[in-house]
Amino acid sequence: RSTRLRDLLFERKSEGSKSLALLIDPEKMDRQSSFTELVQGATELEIDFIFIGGSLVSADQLAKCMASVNQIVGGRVPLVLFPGSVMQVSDEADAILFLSLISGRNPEWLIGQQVLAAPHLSKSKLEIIPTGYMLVNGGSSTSVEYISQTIPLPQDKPDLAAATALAGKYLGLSVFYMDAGSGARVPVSPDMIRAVNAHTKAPLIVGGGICSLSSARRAWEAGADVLVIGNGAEKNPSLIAEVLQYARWYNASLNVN
Ligand code: 1GP
Repeated sequence: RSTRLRDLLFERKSEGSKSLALLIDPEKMDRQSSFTELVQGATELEIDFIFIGGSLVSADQLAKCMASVNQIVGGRVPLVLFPGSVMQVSDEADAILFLSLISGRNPEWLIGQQVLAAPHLSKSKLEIIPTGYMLVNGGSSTSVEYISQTIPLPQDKPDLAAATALAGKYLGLSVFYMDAGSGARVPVSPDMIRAVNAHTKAPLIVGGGICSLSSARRAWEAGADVLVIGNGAEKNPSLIAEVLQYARWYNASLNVN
């Protein structure tokens, strides 16, 4: 089984370079007039990753979305599943973030859905990326919080975030994802990111409520490796270009020094 994307994430982490992912929620696809332009635009800009997933997505919706996205992207950008449930597994993607909601205490999202997905995954060619998923309080209640019936990590408790990531590291998880939830009022704070980053060398994905270049820069500067933008790109179509331009400039400056 390939470990291509996982290796790429580790390589970029060790270089200190920054990456960006556009999040597509298949559930919103039909309502979103700009869907094609958004995916096309991000592909032409050679965004690093496209993540696909959401809280309420059915298998049918995912299949439909994968067909459209694949047609637009044509293999130019890695497609990574970010599944909200066992229904969101598709062999049409390149990889899957095999998430365990380690900030919560609901066994269904810690291991239950994963057991249901495992037999299918063992037969698929999807790259499986073991990911410790940490929900952080983003100032408003989110779909993930409601669906998973878990309490997010408080924003002002970096020690709790660090302890959670450490436990995930000792369990062998290879990547961490700190998420304030889709459309969060407040993104994950720099203190929370710094605390997790100080305790693990694993690539750190951060998302939820990032809707400006300044919030993206704050997260990257605190130690995030991959930022995920969904709602922000839907509201402001030039945001992806702006944030990517900054990342390219930043990454190029690493090579110069
Ligand atoms: C949500 O991290 C993602 O799970 C992205 O959130 O839609 O708020 O950018 P936004």
